[in-house]
Amino acid sequence: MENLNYGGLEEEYTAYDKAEIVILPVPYDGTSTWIKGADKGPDALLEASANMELYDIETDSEVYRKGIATVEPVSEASSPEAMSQEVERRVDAILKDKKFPVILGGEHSVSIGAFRAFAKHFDKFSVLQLDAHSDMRSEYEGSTHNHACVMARAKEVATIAQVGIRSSAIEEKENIMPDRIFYAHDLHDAKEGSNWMYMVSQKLHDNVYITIDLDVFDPAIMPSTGTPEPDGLYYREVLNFLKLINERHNIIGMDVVELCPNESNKAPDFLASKLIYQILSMKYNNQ
Ligand SMILES: [Mn+2]
Repeated sequence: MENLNYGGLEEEYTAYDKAEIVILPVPYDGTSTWIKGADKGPDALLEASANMELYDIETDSEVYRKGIATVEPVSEASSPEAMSQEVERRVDAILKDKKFPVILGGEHSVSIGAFRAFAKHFDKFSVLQLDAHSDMRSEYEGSTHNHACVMARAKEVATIAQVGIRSSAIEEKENIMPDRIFYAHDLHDAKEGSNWMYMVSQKLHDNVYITIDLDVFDPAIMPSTGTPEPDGLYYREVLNFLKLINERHNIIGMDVVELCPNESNKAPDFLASKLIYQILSMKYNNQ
């Protein structure tokens, strides 16, 4: 397979040494429980990204000029623990080089290693999760590194906020912090002009790592995910929310996980790719 790079960029913008942004693909799908295929996510996202316009209208900017290097994928897959260690090592190296990491899943367990790498570099930070699922089990199917435990692991190293949640198991209730979870039905019911976005922001430290499970979106626009849940968020809503987060916080890194591509509908792959590009455009337009 040819080497895919995010944005399909010319070589002068993909060299690691000069790039301010680093894309780390983690095509791991070891613990997903229903529809398999998240291991195909990074390649599908990268392939779609080559078809984006590289000029961003809203910010009137071309963020690719900061340099976006797509590095060798993490191939360790012997266990979720070993994969997490390898992700931690790779993200740690990117942070040491003072670059902005974007991790592409793979299933959600790929985020755990990233949280731990950030904890080494930032005394205090928050993990902002956009997801349909609360992922707060202490362990699941014999592993503490299962995708269903991601936010229980985040809580160990950072303050958290959970947004768009609409699916939990009852045993997660003891781990869930009611003042830090923003359920989808509450967001949908919020009156016009109510400021749930500010309420989330108030829970967050200045430094924010964003983990986006694509199933936060409604399956109408994001059917390509392992566990699609009805009643999700829409693109503009998520983008406006992240715009506000970017204005009020320092986004230190991000991941986009759980893309489970479908050969016959590539629109979701493109959505995931463009979402990353628009977040990067917002972030670097501020500087
Ligand atoms: Mn999820």
